[in-house]
Amino acid sequence: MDISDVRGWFPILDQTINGYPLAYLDSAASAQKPIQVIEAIKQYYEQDHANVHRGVHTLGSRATEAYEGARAKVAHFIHAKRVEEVIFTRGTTSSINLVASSYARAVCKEGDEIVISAMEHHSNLLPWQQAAKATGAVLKYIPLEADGTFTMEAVENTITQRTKIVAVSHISNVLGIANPVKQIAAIAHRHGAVVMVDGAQSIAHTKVDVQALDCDFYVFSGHKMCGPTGIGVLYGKKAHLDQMEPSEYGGEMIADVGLYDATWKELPWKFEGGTPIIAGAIGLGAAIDFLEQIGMDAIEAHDKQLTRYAVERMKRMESLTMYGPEEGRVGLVTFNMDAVHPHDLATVLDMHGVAIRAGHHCCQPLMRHLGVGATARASFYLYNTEADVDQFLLGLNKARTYFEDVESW
Ligand code: 7TS
Repeated sequence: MDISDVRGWFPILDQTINGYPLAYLDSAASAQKPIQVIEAIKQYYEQDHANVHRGVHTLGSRATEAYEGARAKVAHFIHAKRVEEVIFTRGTTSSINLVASSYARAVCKEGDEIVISAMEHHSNLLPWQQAAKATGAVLKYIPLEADGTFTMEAVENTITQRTKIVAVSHISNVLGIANPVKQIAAIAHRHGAVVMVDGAQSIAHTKVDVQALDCDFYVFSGHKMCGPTGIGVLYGKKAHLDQMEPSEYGGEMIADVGLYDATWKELPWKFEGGTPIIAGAIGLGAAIDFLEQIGMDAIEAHDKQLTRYAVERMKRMESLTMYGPEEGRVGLVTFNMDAVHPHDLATVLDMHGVAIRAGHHCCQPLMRHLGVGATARASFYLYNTEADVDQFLLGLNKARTYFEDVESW
């Protein structure tokens, strides 16, 4: 499948908004779904639905095969060593909470350290605040440069022998740049700490090899990579997952139940209490098939190229400030227009059929560091074209003229 004509597979993109073709530039918040994913979920509900891991009947077997088949697809996609190292969760936020409550509380003692950065999404920040409070661990921040990034020297200086966990994003949802997580993992391991990588943004744009990165945990959401909402993944090295307590107790996750005690199933099911997210996992499996047919290298090259195309043209516009480093943005650009609130800007762009995000992007500490309350953000994915970017640029120009006129009233 060639990336230049994938757009046709996304039914939602074939519509007009306020009289303009839809230019969807908000995939960093959530990506659109190709027909293959929609059909896979439809087929499951129309023909194969039953609960998993229990029925001996045909539908039960089909559903179980499809659900466990999706797990195998995820394991292959991220190059996990073992399929049972892939736990299905509700999404990135749930996965991080699971690690922060189950792993952190098992290993952190008073005075130990949890290291994160102020670049993190709230979902990779609040769970660690709570874990630190619950265990008496110290929450330490890798200091940021003026542009919001951090250096390896800063990482070296922050991680110590007391550090038990380092949690960082692979690609920032505000700056759009990738952190050197492989090197961070090496430093953490030298100090006896583990590394959890927030892959919510990276999983959609880059090839991820958890063994090559040598990360201990890697988490992501299905909905940012053309899969459904409500499904996500916690990858963890078996040795760590084995050590962790389940976060939910109930049906499905047990081996044997007595009146006062019980034992758990082996991995991965000990973390999947209750009827799991069957349709979500199947949809995620279909999304992986779709992305692999196009190829993650082609997707990354396309997304970077389109971002460069946008940034080069935005640089020529007066009154725009872009945030983050000049180079290395993978699929998004965060910016502000002088004297225009980003929400107003997003509203004017919507009037021209262009969907962007405005706000603090769930990164209030990073916003404060950058000295802004909110920003606008345009994000690009495999189905976007230069025509989408041109429509966006035209919208920006119209917004500038509009607000200049308003100012002179
Ligand atoms: N981590 C990062 C880096 C993210 O970008 C997001 C979502 C999350 C964690 C949380 O993912 P969830 O699927 O559990 O919600 N980021 C965004 C965003 O940038 N705009 O909307 C959601």
